[in-house]
Amino acid sequence: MWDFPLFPDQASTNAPKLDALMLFELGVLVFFTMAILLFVLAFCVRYRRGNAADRSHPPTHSKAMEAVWIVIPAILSVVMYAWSTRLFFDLYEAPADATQIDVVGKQWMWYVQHSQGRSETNELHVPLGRPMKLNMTSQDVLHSFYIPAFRIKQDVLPGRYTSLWFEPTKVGVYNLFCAEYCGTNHSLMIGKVHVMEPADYEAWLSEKGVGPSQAEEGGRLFVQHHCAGCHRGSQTVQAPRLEGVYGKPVPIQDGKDVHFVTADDRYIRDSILLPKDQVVAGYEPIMPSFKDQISETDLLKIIAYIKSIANGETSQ
Ligand code: HEC
Ligand SMILES: [Cu+2]
Repeated sequence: MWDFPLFPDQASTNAPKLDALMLFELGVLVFFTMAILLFVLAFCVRYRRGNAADRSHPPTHSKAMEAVWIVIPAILSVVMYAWSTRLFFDLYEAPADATQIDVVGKQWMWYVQHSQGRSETNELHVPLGRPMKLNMTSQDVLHSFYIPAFRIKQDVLPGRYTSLWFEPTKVGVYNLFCAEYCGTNHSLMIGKVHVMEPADYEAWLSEKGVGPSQAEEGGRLFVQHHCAGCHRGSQTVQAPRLEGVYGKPVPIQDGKDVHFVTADDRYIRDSILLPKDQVVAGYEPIMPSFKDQISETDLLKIIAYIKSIANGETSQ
């Protein structure tokens, strides 16, 4: 519909919604700018020096006019506020059934990890017509993940998980940019998004053979970093079992009190890197910190593993 060269493709469910709001606001802006310009020009001509226009009874005030310039802008700003707030939630609240893909930004590339096991750099393959959620973090500095054709952009921060979601509506190849200046080669931190038919996407996922899934690799790292030694029911060390922890409230010792936090990605990540900050009630703070020992990508794998055993399934 928008075959207008200034516009990037509209390739997600949210793209037309964002463009509609943008065009509405642009329309309001153009309308008032033109109206004011017109009056300026008209008065310049009419009251120019030497013109015999009537200047005898300049009006001092008009209640009707005041009402107009209060009521119209007030209505317009409420409409813009309500519309854009509604849209903001659509853009940033992923549907519950969205499939997660992990993304790590680093100087100067994007690393993408699919839960089925395949990973890629500076490319993102996604299926058509399915809601996808990106769970993103940075290994070094601030980056920003930007796909113009999907109308989505989100800062990617070290030490935190931020997310984006989209549902692709058009098969094709689209641009991916880092939109936050992040050092010398910032301008090369670019990539391609490939929207594929679901069947092609499935084929692509297993193109290089079916390897271990992200969670299975996480399980391997869980043993390799000796997490399993403490967390899989050792006799000598008292550590909580991690089966079923993910997504549940966890009691945290807080001086003499106990408060609850939800075991989400951020909590698991902090538990591994800063175990002394949040000690599970009833346990000694003996867990060593794994800060600077586990990469961001491996942390995401371990989290995927802990998530995978959330429903009571155990592995090994
Ligand atoms: C020396 C034993 C030990 C090792 C090794 C260890 N942990 Fe722990 N872990 C604990 C103990 C004890 C606790 C509970 C006290 C606390 O919160 O610090 C804990 C807490 C946790 C929690 C919070 C659990 C909850 O119920 O909320 C997570 C998640 C966790 N560990 C993950 C890991 C991962 C992943 C590794 C490996 C990278 C690891 N641990 C290695 C002993 C250990
Ligand atoms: Cu960057």
